[in-house]
Amino acid sequence: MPRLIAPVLTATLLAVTACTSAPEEPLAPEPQPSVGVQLFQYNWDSVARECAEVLGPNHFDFVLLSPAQEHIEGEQWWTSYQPVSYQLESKLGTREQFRNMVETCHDSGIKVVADAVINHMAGIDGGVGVAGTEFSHYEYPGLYGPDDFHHCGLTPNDDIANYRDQAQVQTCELSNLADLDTAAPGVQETIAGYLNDLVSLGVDGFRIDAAKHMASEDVAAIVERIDGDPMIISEVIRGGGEPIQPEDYLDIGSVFAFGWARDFAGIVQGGSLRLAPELRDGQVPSEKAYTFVTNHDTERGEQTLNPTDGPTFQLASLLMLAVDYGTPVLYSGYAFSDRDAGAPQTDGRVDDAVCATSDEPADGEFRCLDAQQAAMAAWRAQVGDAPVANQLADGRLLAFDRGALGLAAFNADKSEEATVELTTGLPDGSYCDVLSDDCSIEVADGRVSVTVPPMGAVALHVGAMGQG
Ligand code: LM2
Ligand code: CA
Repeated sequence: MPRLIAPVLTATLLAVTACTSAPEEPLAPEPQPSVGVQLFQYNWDSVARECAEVLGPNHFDFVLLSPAQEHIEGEQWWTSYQPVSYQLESKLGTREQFRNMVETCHDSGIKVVADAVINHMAGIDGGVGVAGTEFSHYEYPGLYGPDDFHHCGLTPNDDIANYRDQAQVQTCELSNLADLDTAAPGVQETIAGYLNDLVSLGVDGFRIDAAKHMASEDVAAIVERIDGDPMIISEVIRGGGEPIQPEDYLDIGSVFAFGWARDFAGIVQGGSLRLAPELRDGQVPSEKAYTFVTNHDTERGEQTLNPTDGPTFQLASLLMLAVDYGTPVLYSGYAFSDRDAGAPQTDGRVDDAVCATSDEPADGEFRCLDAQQAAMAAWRAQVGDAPVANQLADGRLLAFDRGALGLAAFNADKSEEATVELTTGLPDGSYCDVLSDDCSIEVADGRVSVTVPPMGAVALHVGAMGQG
């Protein structure tokens, strides 16, 4: 599908002329950006392009990058997760390109969240990193030597074997990745030096990779050493019966809502959409939860909905943006048939992201944010944190307002469209469905009729009123 991303429709404001009457149409409040997007394996130039062309105009809040530090050589995507040094020279670009990207994103109003791989270094015996650093498994010149690593001695090969054993999870190796002694002040200092270098280039926040594999005190001590007050989002995958839970990391900042993502997948797949806005009990508190439909790891697994799920994935992405739990993070990566396959590279550098133009992209083509996802992110910014109201659930249909600022309706039926008459708090007037650009929707006396396509949605907000 061609990517036609129109600039956000802006409110039609009646000019206040000499007369005394107030404008008849409500003034849409300033958008409150909150939505993020993970741009998996986009190179820095492509992130900058996305900030300027799509994220800024649609009032996104932040972009989540892939790791920026030097890493091992190889064609696979996951070389990014085997650090070799903290130079900002990687397959995704140079330090200079990184700096320019942050500047462009900031100029577009978009914050930059870096992926901080700080639990470990490489998982191979040794070699030369992509910026030329020679290393061995436990020797990284200028940074770390053998004493800076855990050698847990709890399993035959020092690899984590049992996730119910906290000491193993935090001090043994995650698939042979040399596990830093993150309790040691010297190690904390070195890691913080790297994170502060990113902060000095304008980075606004960090995803803490493999946070579960570091004692929460260690993560807290490292975060303490970071300059300023960056956003911190820890990756702590909730696992039943495990001693380490996301709640243990909430004093440090926020967490990714893995439990939510799995439950949400079940709800959307099952078609009982009315359960989605209620999905909050037993989850981390909303203000500390970063929700997602998928990420780069779950995209390669079975526990969440994934881009290959087509319309179901799209419906889930739009619904995630509409509910009032958590801070939503959309996902964009490239198509693959081999789990390990990296984004297309030339001479060790990832090529600029090429957006697929078909629903069935060739391997290596990116599934870029589409017009609906962008418009729904703008919708979310317009409704801000206004609560869900006037909820109506009927079979596979779910509709609700967000305060008196927006309305969204979703239809999980795979073949039938649904027409429904809704009660809404939206001010009377004519509205555009920002997902289809149909501007003929009339709200009158607090009632509105909407027709929702199969596996589709309709979204109205006070920033997109028609001429009526
Ligand atoms: C993460 N979060 O906690 C990342 O989100 C995830 O993508 C990383 O795994 C992992 N933790 C380590 O940062 C990926 C990938 C693995 C890959 C590792 C390291 O999913 O497959 O492991 O990165 O590159 C690969 C090989 C594995 C090998 C390991 C060490 O697949 O077989 O283990 O490298 O050489 C012997
Ligand atoms: Ca560890």
